[in-house]
Amino acid sequence: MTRRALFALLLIGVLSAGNTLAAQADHVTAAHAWIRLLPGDLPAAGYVTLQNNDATAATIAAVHTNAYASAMIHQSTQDADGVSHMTMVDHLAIPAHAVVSLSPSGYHLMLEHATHPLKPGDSINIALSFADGSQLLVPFLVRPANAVDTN
Ligand SMILES: [Cu+2]
Repeated sequence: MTRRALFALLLIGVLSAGNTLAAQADHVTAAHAWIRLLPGDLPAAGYVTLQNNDATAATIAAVHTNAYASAMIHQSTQDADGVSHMTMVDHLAIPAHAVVSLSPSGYHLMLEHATHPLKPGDSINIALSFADGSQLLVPFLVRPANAVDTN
């Protein structure tokens, strides 16, 4: 067998292994990713629209960014008195062939303690880690405190 034939066989092996081990992150696309920057050391909120193109649910188990010391998934809810609360969410599932929006009234990323100064117009990368260990790296546009959701 020639070296070239051997290489072709190896390549086919690698490609088919990739297919059978398709990761959750490979099936999820992100759009409209941005963060709202607040003054001082106030936490920033991250918003993004996530679409799962697979027949199986994808679950985000953790978020991480070098731009903030702490990154979490939060959910905003309102109680009967109209008082709003934020609770931490351990796992965020994106059902099969569904879209989940992180938006100012619902889920958001809570980003605390910037590791370096940020300004509107900057872009930061946030890694979404899925339950199977795969990762989706999403660039988020930094927008000012008064920015409105354009989704
Ligand atoms: Cu929050």
